[in-house]
Amino acid sequence: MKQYLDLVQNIFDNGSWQDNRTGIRTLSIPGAMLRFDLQQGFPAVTTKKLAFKSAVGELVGFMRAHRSAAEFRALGCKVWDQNANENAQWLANPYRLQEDDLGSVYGVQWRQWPAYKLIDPAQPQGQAQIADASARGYQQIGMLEAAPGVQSGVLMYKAIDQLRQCLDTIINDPGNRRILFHGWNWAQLEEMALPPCHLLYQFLVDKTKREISLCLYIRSNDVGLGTPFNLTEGAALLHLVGRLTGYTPRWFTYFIGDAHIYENHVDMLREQLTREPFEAPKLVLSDRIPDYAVTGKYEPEWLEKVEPSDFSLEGYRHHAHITAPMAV
Ligand code: DHF
Ligand code: TMP
Repeated sequence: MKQYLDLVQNIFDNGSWQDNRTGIRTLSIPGAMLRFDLQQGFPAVTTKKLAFKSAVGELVGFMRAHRSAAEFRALGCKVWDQNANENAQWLANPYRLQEDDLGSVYGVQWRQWPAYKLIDPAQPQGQAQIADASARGYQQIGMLEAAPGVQSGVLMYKAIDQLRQCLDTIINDPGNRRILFHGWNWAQLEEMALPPCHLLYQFLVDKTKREISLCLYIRSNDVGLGTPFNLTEGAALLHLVGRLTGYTPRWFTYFIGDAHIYENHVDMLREQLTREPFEAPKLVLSDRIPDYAVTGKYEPEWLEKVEPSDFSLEGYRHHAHITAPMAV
C-alpha cells in the first residue's frame, strides 16, 4: 500500500522527536491525510502480515459496546490486554471496575453515549421540553433541588446509539450532512483506559451514484501498529454499513492529527520501506449479511450480529510478519 509507505517516509523525512506520556519518544508530524478508493481494493498493509482477524475482532467488539479486554480476546483480539492491565495510571483509576476493564471506551460511546437533560418545569416551555424529551426516549431519573449556582429541574437520561442513528439516517435521509458519530465524550474521558484515538466518523452518501463514503478523524496515530488496524477497521466498517444500507463503499478518507512513529518501531518501518508493496486485496463480506439493495428490508441488528468470521480478505499477498512492542 503505497500511501502508507509515503506517510512513513514523510515522517522519517519531516518528523521531529517528541516526548509523551509513555516514556518512548516519537518522531511526529502534525497533520496527515490518506485517501482510498475502495473500488480499487482494500487498504490492507502488504509490507508486513496484517493481523486481519484481530483487527476485525476489535471492530466487532466496538459494535457490541464491549468494555472488557476479555470480551475482545473472546473475539480473537488481544490488543487491549496491556491498556487494561498494565498501565499504572489506569490500574489506580477508581473507574476501573475489575481485571480487564477498559472503562467507557469506544463502543460504549458509539452505542450507549450517556445523555442528560436538566429541564426546569416552571419555565414557559418546560412542559413542552419534557414532553419532547420523553418522545425522544429520555426517562425522568430524578429532580435537582435549587441551590446557589445549581439550576433546579427535572433530570432526564437516555443512552444514545449513535451508530444506529447513523444507519437510520442513511436509510431515511441520505442527503443529510450530519451523519456522524463521535467518541470524544468530555464527561467521561477520565473513565477510560485510553481516551479515543479514532474519534470522528462521518458517512457521506451519493444517491446518484449509489455510493457511500467515510471520513475518519484520528487525533493521535501510532503509524507502526495503530494505523494498519485503524485503516482496516474504517474500511471494513464502511463495507458493512454499505451492505446494510444498500450503497457501494467508495471513498475512505483518513485524517490524522498527530502522526507518529515510536522510537522502537523505527527498524520495523525502515524494513517495510525496503519492501515492494503488493496489489491491494479485496474485502469479502459473508453472504449471510443481508444486502439492503437486494432485500429492501432494513436490518440494523446486524451491527451486533456480525461476527469476525464474516469478514475475509481475498487475494491478500504480503511480506513476512514483523512486529514491535506497543507503548503502554
Ligand atoms: N497504544 C499505542 N501506543 N499504540 C497503539 O496503536 C494502540 N492501539 C491500541 C491500544 N493502545 C495503543 C488498540 N489497537 C496492536 C494493534 C492495534 C492496537 C493495539 C496493538 C498490536 O500490537 N499489533 C501487533 C500484534 C497484533 C496481533 O497479533 O494481534 C501487530 O504486529 O500488528
Ligand atoms: P495518547 O492517548 O497519548 O495519544 O496515546 C495513544 C497511543 O495509541 C498513540 O500512540 C496512538 C495510539 N493508538 C492508535 O494509533 N490507534 C488506536 O486505535 C488506538 C486505540 C491507539
